[in-house]
This record gives sequence, structure tokens and C-alpha cells, in this order.
Amino acid sequence: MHLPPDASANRVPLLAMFPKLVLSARNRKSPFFDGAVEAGMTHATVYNHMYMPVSYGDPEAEYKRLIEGVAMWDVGVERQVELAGPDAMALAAYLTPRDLSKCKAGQGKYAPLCGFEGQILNDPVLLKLSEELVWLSIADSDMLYWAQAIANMKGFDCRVSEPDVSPLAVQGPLAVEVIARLFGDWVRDLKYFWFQETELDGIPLVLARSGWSKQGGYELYLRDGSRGLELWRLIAEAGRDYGIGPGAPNAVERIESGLLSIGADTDRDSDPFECNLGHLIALDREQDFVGKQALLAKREAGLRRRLVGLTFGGAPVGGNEHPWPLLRDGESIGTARAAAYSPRLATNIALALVDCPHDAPGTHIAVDCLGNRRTATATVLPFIL
Ligand code: THG
Repeated sequence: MHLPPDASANRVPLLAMFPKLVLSARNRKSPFFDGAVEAGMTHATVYNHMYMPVSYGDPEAEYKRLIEGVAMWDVGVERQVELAGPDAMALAAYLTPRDLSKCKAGQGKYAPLCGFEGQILNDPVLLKLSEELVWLSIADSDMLYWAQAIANMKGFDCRVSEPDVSPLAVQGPLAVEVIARLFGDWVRDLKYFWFQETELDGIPLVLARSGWSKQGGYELYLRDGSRGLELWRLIAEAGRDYGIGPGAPNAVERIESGLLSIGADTDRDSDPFECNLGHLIALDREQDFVGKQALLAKREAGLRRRLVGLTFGGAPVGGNEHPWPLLRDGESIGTARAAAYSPRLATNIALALVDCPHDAPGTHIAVDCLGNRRTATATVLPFIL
């Protein structure tokens, strides 16, 4: 887990020099905000018009906790778009290209949402609470307005709103121990992406086996925003014997694992095929859904670019503030969207949108990291299974 000597200097330098961002009423705080401040939050970003902690000042310790122990994350920014009414599932099925016909109550599904041009708008986790109640746990874009507009214009009998629900993630190989201590051994049998409505000291929750890492874990969907600090402290207390500490959706681990970050890895006209989500797009479904015609045409036309992995040497990179240009024989062939130094692979890695046919594994590609050229090699994703 040791980084080369110049790594720490490279990790958050630009953020440290940047002018301060100001908090204001236009962006909301999560119910866990005070808990995160109490735990020593040092860096935050804005996501779904809310503040999301991204670091507590020690990125190496935060990574290590996620890979070897257990971490708790304020992911209250993952807002829910609630579909409530007799047509809740019909609306959900019209919003996503994924086939939901076998989705049971109590089950979650990763369900990308596309626009009419077949472009990805968001990639929520869908939770089917009942036949008449669905949550779309969204990534960073305004799907509430989108779902309201579609529901109204198509006449679905369904109310679309944002409920008072905020997820807190507990991630890492020891997450199961912390959650079992709090809720009992039944949580060990909860299947990946399934969930259960429950409570903790009277705090209403949905407990799901999910989360934006490949290290295993749970998400607690808090259903009463006034009790965020109380829940945060209960988790911290129960996790103490397991060395729990604060963390955040981890930029390094998620690149290693190839988990998609909409808006970072994609641009406005990215489609699910180029993002390696083609297996989730059920084009042979009988029902119509938003983007179906465009996606059929895209499938016919074939890929124009693809999200691939890149590995490259040189000094460890501390992340990128904007996409880095990619070149081959002096010609632009795409962008590296998200870059990091991987301690487990002991090399720099990136997720990159690369024009075909330069996406073939083994292709050598020049990456322009802030004017500093490195030679990268294209690889298949994920970097680490
Ligand atoms: N949890 C909750 N809401 C969320 C996220 C989350 N909303 C926004 C964001 N994350 C959505 N993005 C993803 C991206 C990938 C996965 C989950 C959410 C994921 N993918 C698995 C994979 O790629 O291996 C499984 C996908 C599948 O079913 O095929 O887990 O984290 N509440």
C-alpha cells in the first residue's frame, strides 16, 4: 500500500491551491453533513445540487480502509426519484431500456436511463419497494424533472416526487460485520442488490446490499432526514471494534473496478454501448421505452468509440480536473476521463473514451497530462475483478 515518495505531493495539489468554494442555500446539505464535519471532512464536491464529502484529509488511509477494513460514506447526494401509484412499474419500464419484467419487490436493479437520442442521462439503482412504489437512486443529473415530464405527457397514473430519503454507505470487507452487529445475522443472507425495510432505534431505514465499490457492503437509506447525525454516530460506534472510519466514493478503487461515473466518464452524447452497458439494454423487448429507436439504430451502426482502460508509467498522478487529450500519430483519438495512481497495480490507470479502432487492447496511446506526455497502453476493463 506504499506510494512512491513523490506521490503525496501529487495527490490533491490543485485542490489545495484553488480558491475556496462557498456554501450557500442554493446547494443543500445532506442529513449526514454535520456527522461528516465532526469526522473531519476536508474536501467536498457538488453533486445533485448538494455537498458530497470526498476526503477526510488522508486519501491513502481512506483507500486502505475500503480495501482491507470498513468505511462509512455520506452519499445522501444520491437522491431518490419516487414513482408512486398504479403505473409506477410501467413508468419505470418506459424510462429504462433494461428489462424489469422479472424484478421482484425487495430487489434492486442497476437501470441506466436514456434520452430520445439514445444518450445516457443517468445510471440509477432502481429499488422496487412494491408494485406501486419505486425509487430511482440517481447519479448526478436532474431526473426528477425528466420523470415528471415523461409521466405527465404519457399519462401514467403515477406521482413523481423526491422523498425524504438519504443513503449512507458502509463499504469494505468488514462492512458485513458492522451491519450484522447492528441488525442481526439475517443481513449476511441478503443477496447483492436486494433490500429490506427495517429500523434502528426507531430510525426508519431501507437496508440494501449494494454500494459504489467492489469491496462489498451495504447502503442504509435513511427515511427521516432529521435523524442523520444520530444514525451516523450509531454506525461509527458499532464499527469502532472493526476500525471503521469515514470515507467517500473512492476515485481510485472505482477506476480499478471499472464502476461508471456519469458525467465524468461520459459526455452529453455517450451511449450505453460505448460505456460497456450494452448487456443491460433489452432492445428485443416488446414494450416501447425512451430511446428505443435511437438505440436500435446505434446497435445497427456499430461502435464509434469505447470506454477502455489505460495504464501508464511516470510519476503517480493525483487525479485529473478535466479530461486529458489522447493522441496517436499526432491525431486526437479521444480523452482520458478519470485517472489515478493504483496502489494495488503499482501503476497509473485511467478510464478513457477512445475512438475505434484505437480502442483495441494493447494499442499504444499518448496521454497529454497537463502538457506532460506519457505513453499508455489500452486494456480491457475492469483493471481488478
Ligand atoms: N448506490 C445508490 N445510488 C447510486 C449509486 C450507488 N446512485 C448513483 C450511482 N451510484 C449509480 N451508479 C452505479 C454504477 C455502478 C453500479 C451501481 C451504481 C454497480 N454496478 C455493478 C457493476 O458494474 O459491476 C453491477 C451492475 C449490474 O447489475 O450489472 O454496482 O452506488 N444507492
